[in-house]
Amino acid sequence: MVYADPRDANYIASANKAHAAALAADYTALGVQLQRRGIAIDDITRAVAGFRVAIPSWGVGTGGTRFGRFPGKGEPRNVFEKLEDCAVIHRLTGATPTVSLHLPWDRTDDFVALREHAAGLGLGFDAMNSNTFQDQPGQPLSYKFGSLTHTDPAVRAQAVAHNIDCIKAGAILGSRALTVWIGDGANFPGQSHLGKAFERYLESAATIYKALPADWRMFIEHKMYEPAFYATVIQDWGSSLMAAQTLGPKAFCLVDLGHHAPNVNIEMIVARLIHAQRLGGFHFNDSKYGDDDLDAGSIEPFRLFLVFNELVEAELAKAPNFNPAHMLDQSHNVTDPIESLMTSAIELQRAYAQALIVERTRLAEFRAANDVLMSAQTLKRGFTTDVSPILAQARVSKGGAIDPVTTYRASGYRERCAQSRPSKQSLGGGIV
Ligand code: RM4
Ligand code: MN
Ligand code: MN
Repeated sequence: MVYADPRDANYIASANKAHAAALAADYTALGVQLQRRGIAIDDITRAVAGFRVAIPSWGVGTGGTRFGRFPGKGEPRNVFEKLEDCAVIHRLTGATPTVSLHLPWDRTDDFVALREHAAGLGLGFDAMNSNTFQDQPGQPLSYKFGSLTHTDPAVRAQAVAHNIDCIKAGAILGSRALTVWIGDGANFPGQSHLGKAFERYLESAATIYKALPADWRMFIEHKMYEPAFYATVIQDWGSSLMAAQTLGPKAFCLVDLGHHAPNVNIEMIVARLIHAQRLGGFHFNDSKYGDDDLDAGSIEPFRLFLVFNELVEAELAKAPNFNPAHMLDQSHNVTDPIESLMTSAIELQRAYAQALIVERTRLAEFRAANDVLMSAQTLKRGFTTDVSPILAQARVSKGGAIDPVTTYRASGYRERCAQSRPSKQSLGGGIV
């Protein structure tokens, strides 16, 4: 097999040649269609080209479940190799210039070297993620019964110190946010005092908050359940918002799309957090039942569109304190993670483009006239329009691929990694 570097601009440009004529024709046709709605297609393409989403470092390795993990070929073995894969995703899509790290999974002795390695690949860093939901080798105290909310102040102090370490590492890397998700909670009624556990959380979180540099934000991520199956301390956006409001102006709520009860109206939550000026960002993924790790847009693209509809509303209204971080948080158990992450980044751009082309003046008029059917139809017209030519054109404008997956496969990148990265023996299940 002849290998090519999928990050090489000449390689991408030559791969694009096969698709260029079809794209030009499709883009022109869509432009005419949108023109009839009073929309200039190039404005939408420019906005889509400006869209960015961070890649989770933990997403480029093959994931698993608690039943097992089936490793993929040529998986990255350390954070430096993870960044190599992230660079492939970014070059082909033009949409993912940053990476969100998870410590201690991505721990290295030399964060300066890591920053330079990333810069050489054209990458920067988004929010740092702490991990107090697992014990690490050599760790003095266990998180089995909690971390930031543990009944033992010494365990809480250890968990707080870890979060402060994450801030310090992130400061070297140029990150400007810390995402805190804890699995703390109870598996049995009676196991923990629901009120006091939350109070302990607030106290621990306040110590972390105090360590934030001036230009940093703290993202509080809620999750309804898992690993605590009866009651999780930060289980919903209400707890998250209360915590953010108690901590101070640098604390915001992070919405992971997979962390809600089935059928919950997530776009409503987004609207409320925008109103409260506390929407910090997203972990995008999709889910069908109780999972939180399927590829963004793969199950419920309409819901994703409705979330983006709220974001576009806020953007157009210049909502105060509105600057949400976009991050993916998925686990790829049966696909090549690079392909899933590229596809997911594009699905987010799709939802964004669909939301951008909603005819908002008409929508407002129909709403005001209580024309329910036409309101619904007007909103949905954005969703049912195939905006693929806009997405492809946006990628081309950034040196990306018209057809990222095909271009990636043809490069032989994964096969080459399979040779240069002999797989590590991995036992048991796990999320990474
Ligand atoms: C959790 C949560 C966190 C992520 C871990 C791996 O469910 O989504 O954001 O860091 O998984
Ligand atoms: Mn998450
Ligand atoms: Mn999750």
